[in-house]
Amino acid sequence: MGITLYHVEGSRSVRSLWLLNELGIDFDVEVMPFTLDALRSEDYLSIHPLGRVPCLKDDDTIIFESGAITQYLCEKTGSPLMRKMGEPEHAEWLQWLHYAETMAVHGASLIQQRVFIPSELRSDAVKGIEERRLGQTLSVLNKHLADREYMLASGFSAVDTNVGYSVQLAQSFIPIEKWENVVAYRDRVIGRPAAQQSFPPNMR
Ligand SMILES: N[C@@H](CCC(=O)N[C@@H](CS)C(=O)NCC(=O)O)C(=O)O
Repeated sequence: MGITLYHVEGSRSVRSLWLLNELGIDFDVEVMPFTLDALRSEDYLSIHPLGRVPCLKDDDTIIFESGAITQYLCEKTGSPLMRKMGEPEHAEWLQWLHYAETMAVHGASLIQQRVFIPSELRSDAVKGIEERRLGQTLSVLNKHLADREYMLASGFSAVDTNVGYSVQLAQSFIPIEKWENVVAYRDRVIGRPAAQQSFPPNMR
């Protein structure tokens, strides 16, 4: 019993692993290969009906969706990495938590174009649109980060585990150097010991 994270290296479940490491609580990790055999096994589908990661089991509670897991873990532990309802940065905390997923869906689409779709069916048009839309999400971040070190002006929060992952994913698809505040942010958050523990070596 206790907390178990279902995890695939380098996937969105890095967000949950990173947060668990930041929180310093006890948990187990079930590392799975990124294969349909593993993710669509009868056993795993009984835990996550789409066979995706992350998924978190906390005794009898099962929760999927990385943003929901972030909020769940913060609420469960009463962590100061959350900004609760009634606190000044609550709306911002929620907004950027979910913005992280807006960023990641472009990465997911680009992975389809690069890896999973047979080469004769890949589309330069789709690739171009997704790269441009991903770039727009980074421009917004760059502007937001002009006067702060983390997504919230008050300092590091759980939102940075979600957005930080998305920035790290983005840079494997498009060059990010022109967004200087994003690059500095990336270095700052990915350099944290809990992040280094959570990303595979080729994504650190
Ligand atoms: N919105 C979901 C997305 C989950 C998701 O699609 N995860 C990917 C890995 S990054 C996955 O499990 N893909 C396997 C598949 O689509 O079969 C979340 O944030 O947890």
